[in-house]
Amino acid sequence: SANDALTGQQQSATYDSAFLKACRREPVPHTPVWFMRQAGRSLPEYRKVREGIAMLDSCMRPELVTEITLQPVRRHGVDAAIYFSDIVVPLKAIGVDLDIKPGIGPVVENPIRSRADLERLRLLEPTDVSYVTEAIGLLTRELGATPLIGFAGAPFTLASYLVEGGPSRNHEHTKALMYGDPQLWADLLDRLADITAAFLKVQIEAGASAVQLFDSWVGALSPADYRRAVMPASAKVFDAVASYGVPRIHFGVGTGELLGLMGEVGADVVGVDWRIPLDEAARRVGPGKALQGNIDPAVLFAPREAVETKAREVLDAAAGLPGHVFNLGHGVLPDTDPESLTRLVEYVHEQTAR
Ligand code: 1CP
Repeated sequence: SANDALTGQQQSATYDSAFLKACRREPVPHTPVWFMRQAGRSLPEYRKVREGIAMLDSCMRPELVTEITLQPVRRHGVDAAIYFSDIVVPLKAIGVDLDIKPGIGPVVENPIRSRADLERLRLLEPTDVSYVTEAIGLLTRELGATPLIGFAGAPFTLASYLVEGGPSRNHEHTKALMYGDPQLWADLLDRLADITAAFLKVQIEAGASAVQLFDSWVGALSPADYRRAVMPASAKVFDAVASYGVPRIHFGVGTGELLGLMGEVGADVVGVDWRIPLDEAARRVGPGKALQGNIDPAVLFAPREAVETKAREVLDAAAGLPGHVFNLGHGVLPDTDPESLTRLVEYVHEQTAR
């Protein structure tokens, strides 16, 4: 694997990074920080290199992926890089007829609504995404001791795009399938779990030192529905990559009422949005997990003092936790002033230096 090309020295420096220590709930020199969607439209250097290149095309160009992934590390001094891609990339790679439309997001030409539609979703082979293996090889060489986070969409969130045919506020077609044909739904989620697990394995084998499962839209479900209709598939994904020993992060939005169950799915780190303070989130998640989060991304639009007050609140709520990775409660908003992000990284590092 690409990992073999790294020196033992680099591997152990990465292993000992603040980010991976926090994920393992070990003592840290400072609270590590990274931002979901840290690479993207908030950065002028991103807009420049992406000019004239469609989103999905950019994900298939290893040199460009490497450059974009490194941009926020260089600019903000964050403690981890996240692989530049999108949750629909593995679906595109197995031949799903989809595109990422500017200003909209992923759009699927023929949504999945029937058993015949499901049969079109084949399993993912590593050779379907050789550009991912290549990019991660380049990246781990450039990153030095900075860990690289691989990621994938969770079965529910992927199913939502596939069944709706695009972004959705109410997930009505998705829920119609979930309630109306529980067996087809279970088979769809199980297939997506296999695809997702295969995609995460490719990234770990290429050199990613942690993985995050994005279940962004799962907060649309009640705990009972989550337990019955979603948890088994997400648990299958975490289980499939457990033996690698790399930290597994699990994130969703609006999951306050689901945190107890998310604590049982199999992740090592649970990501939390800004609607619930981290000390309360820790009580709900239960022992044995690190937490990630959770400043409201919209707070970054306020003056510096207000951002720092909010960051202080997050740090205070996390003070008693064995492991805390500082992050936003959801992705960086495209119009965020990048200076504000850089200052936030500095603030958290300064305030938590031990
Ligand atoms: O042309 C562009 O710049 C398109 C905008 C864009 C970008 C920069 C999209 C379309 N995806 C991405 C990159 C991306 N997507 C990353 C980059 C790595 C980083 O964090 O720096 C990541 C992690 C994702 C993951 C992703 N895509 C999620 C999960 C994270 C989250 O924000 O909840 C989701 C839900 C998507 C779908 C998606 N892709 C793009 C958009 C605009 C959306 C959301 C659409 C919607 O509202 O449903």
